[in-house]
Amino acid sequence: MHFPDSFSLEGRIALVTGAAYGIGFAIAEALARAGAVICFNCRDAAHMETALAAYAEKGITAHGYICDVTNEQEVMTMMARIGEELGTVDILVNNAGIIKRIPMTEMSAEDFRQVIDIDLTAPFIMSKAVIPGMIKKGHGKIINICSMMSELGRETVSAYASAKGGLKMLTRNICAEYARYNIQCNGIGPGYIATPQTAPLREQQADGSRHPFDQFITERTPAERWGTPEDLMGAAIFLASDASNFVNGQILYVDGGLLASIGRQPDA
Ligand code: NAP
Ligand code: GCO
Repeated sequence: MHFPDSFSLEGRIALVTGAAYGIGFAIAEALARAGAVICFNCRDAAHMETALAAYAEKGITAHGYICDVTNEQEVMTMMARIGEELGTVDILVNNAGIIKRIPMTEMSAEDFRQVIDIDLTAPFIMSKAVIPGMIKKGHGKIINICSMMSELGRETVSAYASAKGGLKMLTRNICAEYARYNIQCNGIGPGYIATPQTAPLREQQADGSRHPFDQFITERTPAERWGTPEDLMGAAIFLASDASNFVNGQILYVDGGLLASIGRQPDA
């Protein structure tokens, strides 16, 4: 194994959940550029159509499946189709996720459960579906998309933080349970990334000024900017490739330094 072959994904089959747009799309594009065959899913047929056209425009043949990752039956059907059409999945990226920004005392248990279901239970369902094939094949990579909220709390995101904190521990547990089968399970912890999920936090105000949260994030992040989905490409290729074969159970934070810093001190 020598550089740069260890980063190559030639001959690998990668499944990225929720990769119709946003972070999932950029990660799938990166894995494709490194040589992997790409499959992805989303729930919405219109999103699927737009996504397939977007992949084609980039010269990527992506295989799309309509599937809700919280529905174990739908996941089993998708996995069977991928198995027949492409083969055993070598790389799984658990990316599909949602957030609900509601103060905790106003949040219904139903809303809380829905976030946990998509952001935490679904990665369990998806990982459970791919691990037996990976064991048989003798290798596998699982990448869980975690968050700043795997480490930090903030107002209104109790369900999301609970799910992403749990996802960090699911990552470590998959490592503890399956590393002996040459399966590596790691996480990527993106900082604040400009995607549809965070669009409400960046909306311009009626008077034309910046959203206060937008300003807060650029001031709070040492790099002084929001991340882009493309900022996550290198970490995804690394964790999907042989270059990371002895890296296991880790979360790689790609956050412009946010977690490393207490924040900028006020002017004297
Ligand atoms: P996004 O723009 O809202 O995209 C989310 C994707 O997930 C969409 O493709 C959506 O497609 C899919 N999805 C949602 N629920 C699904 C389900 N039940 N089954 C299948 N697909 C589903 O979000 P993003 O910002 O790219 O975030 C992607 C991941 O990174 C999420 O896990 C998010 O929590 C995490 N993250 C985001 C940031 C950030 O700042 N943006 C930072 C840290 C972590 P459909 O609607 O068509 O199903
Ligand atoms: C929020 C944001 C975050 C980010 C991301 C940070 O409302 O605080 O949506 O949770 O999306 O997960 O890493």
